[in-house]
Parts: sequence; structure tokens; C-alpha cells
Amino acid sequence: MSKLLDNINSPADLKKLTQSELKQLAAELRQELVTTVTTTGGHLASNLGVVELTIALHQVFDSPRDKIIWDVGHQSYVHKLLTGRRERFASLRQYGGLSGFTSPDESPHDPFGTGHASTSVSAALGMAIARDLSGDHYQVVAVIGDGAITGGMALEALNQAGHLGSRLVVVLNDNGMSISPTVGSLAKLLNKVRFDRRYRLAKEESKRILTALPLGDKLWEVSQQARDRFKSLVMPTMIWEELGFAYIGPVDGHNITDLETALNQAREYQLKPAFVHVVTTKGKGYRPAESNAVYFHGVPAKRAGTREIPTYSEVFAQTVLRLTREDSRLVTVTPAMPEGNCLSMVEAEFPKRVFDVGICEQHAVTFAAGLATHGFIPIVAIYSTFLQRAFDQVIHDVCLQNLPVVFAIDRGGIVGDDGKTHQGTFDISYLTLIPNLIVSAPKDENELQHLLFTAVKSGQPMAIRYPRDIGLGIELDTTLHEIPIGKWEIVRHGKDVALLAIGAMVAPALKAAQELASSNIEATVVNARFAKPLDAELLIDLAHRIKRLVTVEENALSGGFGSSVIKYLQDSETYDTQVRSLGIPDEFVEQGTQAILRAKYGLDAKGIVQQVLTLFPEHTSGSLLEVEGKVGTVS
Ligand SMILES: Cc1ncc(C[n+]2csc(CCOP(=O)(O)OP(=O)(O)O)c2C)c(N)n1
Repeated sequence: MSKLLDNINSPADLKKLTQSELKQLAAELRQELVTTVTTTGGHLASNLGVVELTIALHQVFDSPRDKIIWDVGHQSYVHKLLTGRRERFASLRQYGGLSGFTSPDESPHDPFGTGHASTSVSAALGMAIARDLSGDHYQVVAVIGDGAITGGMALEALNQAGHLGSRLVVVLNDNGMSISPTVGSLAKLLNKVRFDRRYRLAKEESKRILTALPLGDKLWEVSQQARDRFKSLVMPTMIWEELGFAYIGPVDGHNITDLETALNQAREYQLKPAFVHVVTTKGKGYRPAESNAVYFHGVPAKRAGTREIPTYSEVFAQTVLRLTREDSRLVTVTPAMPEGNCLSMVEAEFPKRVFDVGICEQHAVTFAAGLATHGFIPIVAIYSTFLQRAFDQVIHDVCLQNLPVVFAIDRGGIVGDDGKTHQGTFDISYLTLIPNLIVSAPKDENELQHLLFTAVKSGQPMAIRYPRDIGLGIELDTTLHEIPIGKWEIVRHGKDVALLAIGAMVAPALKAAQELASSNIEATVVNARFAKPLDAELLIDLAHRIKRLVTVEENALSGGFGSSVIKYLQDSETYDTQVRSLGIPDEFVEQGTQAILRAKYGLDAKGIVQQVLTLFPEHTSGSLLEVEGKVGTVS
């Protein structure tokens, strides 16, 4: 049977449908989401929750002339399906396929690139002011979740928007959930609105007032005043009005007619920015996702095989649990990622010593700094890509004061399907330039435990970056020990070339060394577990003895581990050593599986072998032709 969705190639097609057809379309969209996303992986529950909201937005606004900016962009799949990207939908999050977020490269209906949270209101306000300055009249709409709105940037933008009073529509998609339940006093306030019985009665009342309204500004103002008097008695929604917005809502986010009414009112409103409060259910319409929105926030892609080996994140959390039991000074801080960081098990046993601070990376770091000033040892559990947000806090609030904060940096290196916005390929560069900070990466999950133990004991700021991956299946030591700071480890001896590999690159370097042996090239492999400080003694020794060094890192070459090694050798006037650095060239890494991307950048065993062979012209007959042009090298 043909579907309505088959005939929707742009929002204009949507506008031809009747209300009952729109309902059918909503059902078809849900079906499409479930079928595709359970295969490709992706943000299923968030998208199921915004089906009606997306339809209503495209009914009321005229994209791409009007700009609709989805915060984070993880809930933009329905928007993609309605804006001409349905045919490519099965390529979602695949190498060369549709992005899991919004991207102006992909469609004129994506006016802004997203991936990190809490940017939408700032970007929308910038566009609204650009519109005003250039005398244009299009509409600008930011759609932001109740999780993302707790982020500092969003609050900063609301503050400016209310002050400027420019025309702008902010739609709050309030489902009570971030990835985990949204935390904080703002979340409590929103919950009050959603669950208060008096409020629900009042909502009915105010809805009648609202829907009876003609859309003129004057009448709106008068009715607003009457409504405000009534509302302020019972509803804690006045905060948005006090911030300078016209508040509309709450609106049932699964009722297309109500949504259209509210959005039309917001669109017509001229006097100040409008704030439309939409209440949705995360996972709506698909029972497993509705009942477990945390799991279905981001479902994994269907891939062959099962796993018995724990992930680095799991080993991290097990170690934190153990250390928290042993040392009462230990506390853990996570900016809205207790699930991703596997911290639920620690939180269950130590609810007062694990802090989910919301999507607030900057605050997370300075909050940890504050704790550290009073004898606590905070572990900030954070993804590499999100720590970028808190660069100044790491410098100014932690390292400058030399406070003992541990940065447990998950998803360091290539993360895969989330793509350009989420790759953790800059942290070695942006952390090693900071004085006082120790920067490390374990070669396997067992070493992760020991490095964490070392960091807790170090009395200094220390970062440990580890990959988004399962471990190597190494047995975990039961007794933890400190690793001497700045000491590398030789894991294989060989006289011809030394591979200095950091973190997840040690394993492929070892494999490469074994393959090189069959070409009669004997490689030393070093587990360069500290990017800072470098093991100067070992480095100089290798430079003198072996003369051919290859650094391997899953990080930008610019400012990375390899560049530190080259700089050190240069400063020590070790000029007769040939150094080659393997890593990520000066570009953003697209989406795709980690295996595809590591192969693309020559960061697997095969790529390492090929690069090493270039240092041995006598061995390279022919095979070099296979080296991909993209491999990033610095010689
Ligand atoms: C700066 C930043 N920190 C963390 C994340 C990870 N993250 C992606 S979606 C999400 C939850 C967003 O919650 P909400 O805005 O309420 O949207 P919902 O999924 O509930 O619709 C988080 C924490 C991110 N994308 N950006």
C-alpha cells in the first residue's frame, strides 16, 4: 500500500494534507524511524517524541526561508524525512551517508550545523539580528530540549534575547529527560509545570483563553495580563515572562492542532521573543522506547557479533567504584553523561558522591576545582569532544591553581558514527599545551585502572584519555599500583625502527611490528603512555640508538604527541634522527565506523606498516603505491 510519506518531498507537500492525513503521516514517520534507526543506530527515542512537533513546525513555518534550528540536532530525523532526505535515510550515520545531526552541507533546510548541545538559541538570535539588520522578515525558530536548555550557553542566549526583544521563537521540547532524567532546579520547575494537578486544570483554562484569541498584538497583551494574573497564582512558568519572552503553553506536544495554534500565535507575535512550551513524551508511540527512554536515547547500530569484553568506560567506572570505596575524598562529576560514562553503578552505591551537573561542561570543571580546593579529589568524567567546551576552565580554574582534578576523558580519538562534531581527536593537542597538567593514555583497559589510581594519588591535575571501544580482553590486575609519571614502557624490542605509540595505538603498532618482522624489519614498540611529560630519557636513548622513530596517535597531528616528540628532539639538537608522525591531518574527521576511519588515516596495523616501509626504501618495491593520499604525516 502506498504511503503518504512516499509523496512528501518537501514541507510544501505536507501543507496539502488534511488533519487526519497528518495523523496518519505521524504514524508512518514513527514506523520509518523504528525500522531504520534500529538498524543504523541513532537517537531513536528523542525523534519519536518530536514527530507531531516537527510536522506542526513545517506546517506553520516556511522552511528554508524561515530558519528552524534543532538544538543538538539529534532529534532532527523527522525533519530530515520531511525535507527531501528520505531516500538517503537508510544511510544515516554511515560512512558517506546522512549525518545524525543537522548540517548545512546536507540541506538548505538545516540553517546551522549542530551536534553539541545548547547552541540553538545563540545561533537563532544571531540569525534574527542579522535579519533585522538587513531589513528582512523571515522567522527564526530554535527548538531546544529541557536537557539542553540547562546548558550555560542556552541561558546566556535567553538572557540576551529577552534583553534585545527581537522577534524570535524558542520552542522548548520538554520531555523531562536529558539522556538520563534532566537534573537541576530548572528541571524541577519544569516538572512542577508538567505534573502539578492545579496546573493541569489551569492549563485547560488558559488554553481556552489562548485559543479564543484573535492574533492581534493589542488583544494578546490584554489577555496576557489577565492570564498572567491567573497563572502566577498557580504556575511556576513566569520565569520565561520575567526573562522577556511571551510565554505560550504548555502545549500537548502530540496534538498537531494544538501545536499549530500555539506556533501560529508565536509566529504572529511581534513585540518580543516568544517562548512556546511543548510537553512531549520521549519515545512516544513505540512502547519499548517509551518505557526505557534512557536506553533508547541512542541505540547502537546492528552489527555482527556479541561482546564479552568490557568497554573502557565500564572498566573506568568499576575502578572509580573501587577507589570511591577506599578513599572518602573521591567524588565524581559528570556533565549529563552518567550513562555513557557507566557511572550508574557508582551513583547507586554513592549517591552523594556522584554529581550529574547537567549539560554544563564549563561548570563541571570549575565545580570540581572548587571541591579540590577543600581536600576532595574530583574525577571529571567527560567525553573528549565535550571537554573542548571547558578549555578555559581547565586552564584558569584547575591547572593555573595546580588543583588535583582528574580528567577521565572518554571517547578520545575516533568515535565513529557520531561524526565530525563528536570526534575526540583534539584533546592531546589542547591539553599538552597547559602547564601543570599531566596527560596520559592507557595502552589497554588494565593500564586504565593503574593510571586512574596514579592520577588520584598524584596530587596534581591529570588527564587520562581512553577510546570509545571495548578493551583488548586483558585480565584486570586486582591490586592497583602507581605508574611513575612520565615513564614510558618498551613493549617490544627491535633495532631498526622505534614505534612510539600512545593509547589505543599501541595495539596496532605491536601488530604492525609483527608484520614488519616478516620483511626483516625489527621494530621496537614503545607504550608512550604519557604525552606529557614525555619520557625524555628513553626518547633520547631511542633517538641515538635506533635513529628512525615513528610516532602513532589517534589525535590531530597539529600540536599532538608527535609534534611534542619532534620539538623535544629539535630542542635537544638530535638532528640525525628521522621522525615520522602518524595521526589525523588538518581536517575534520567524518562519520563512519572506527575501522573504516582508522584505515582511511593509516592508523591501523596495515597503515602503520606502509608508513614504516617508506623509511626503508630498499623494502618498498611496489607496495607503497597502496598508501592512501590522505595519510597524515609530518617528517
Ligand atoms: C555539549 C554537549 N554535552 C553533551 C552532549 C550529549 N547529549 C546529546 S543529546 C543529550 C541530551 C539532550 O537532552 P534534551 O535536550 O532534553 O533532548 P531530548 O533528547 O530529551 O529530546 C546529551 C546530554 C552533547 N551533545 N553536547
